[in-house]
Amino acid sequence: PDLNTGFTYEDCKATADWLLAQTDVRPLVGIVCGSGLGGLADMLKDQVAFNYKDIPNFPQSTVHGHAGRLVFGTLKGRDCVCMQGRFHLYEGYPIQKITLPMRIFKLLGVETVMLTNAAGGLNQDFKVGDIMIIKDHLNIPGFAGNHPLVGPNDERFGVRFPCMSDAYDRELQQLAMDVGHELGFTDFLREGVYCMLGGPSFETIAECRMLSKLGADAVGMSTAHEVVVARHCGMRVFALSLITNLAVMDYDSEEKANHEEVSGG
Ligand code: R1P
Repeated sequence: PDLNTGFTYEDCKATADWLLAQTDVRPLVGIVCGSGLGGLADMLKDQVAFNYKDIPNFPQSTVHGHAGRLVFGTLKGRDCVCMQGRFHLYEGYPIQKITLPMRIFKLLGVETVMLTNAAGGLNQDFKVGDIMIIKDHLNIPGFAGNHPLVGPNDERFGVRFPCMSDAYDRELQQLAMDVGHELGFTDFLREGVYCMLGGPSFETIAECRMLSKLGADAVGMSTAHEVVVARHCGMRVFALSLITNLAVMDYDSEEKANHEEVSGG
């Protein structure tokens, strides 16, 4: 494929300008809702919402639990933009296309991106319902070259070889931890490493065991690709996993991962 089709700087700028012309909201915070977690977008006040199909250059959501709306509004008085539905590699779009919203966020003026996802717990101490503050990731598709920054690098977004050792903002992690404790969430607040796989099949038992040995605490099919692109263009990143199921690590287990459980219906 022509890597310069539909997701150049000019394409992202055209989309951002199109959106800015239709709303007075000037978001400094961009939010990405994980599977079944789109309810957050409904909390935005004074909403201006766009269906993805009406936004120039935007891909379409194809996964149940991802509504496919970009919602502008205010959350606790702050201007935000919220993706009610994200894009995954397994939906078939090139990885440069599914991460395009991060660059559009940047050109909308967003400074901080907050991402959520539904994930399987690998850490044996985790329970269903735990919230894991992501402190780092394993970008497994990226290891094999399925990486959103492959292709010509446009310096207007960022450098050719971006650093990722500081991908997840430590101040924001600490703030979330402090606020979580204050709110009484201590029993189900965790921190850990998220592992992104390509999907769409869920992990085998051997794969779960391997990922756990590699240092992953939770596994899913998203987030890392978005984080890489958000960091490349200099936005701060904060991310959470909701542990919706526990990865099957044992051949005697009768448990089976399924999307209904992950997405809450
Ligand atoms: C699997 O049920 C789906 O839910 C998760 C997985 O990544 C996968 O797409 O979605 P989010 O990561 O978008 O929450």
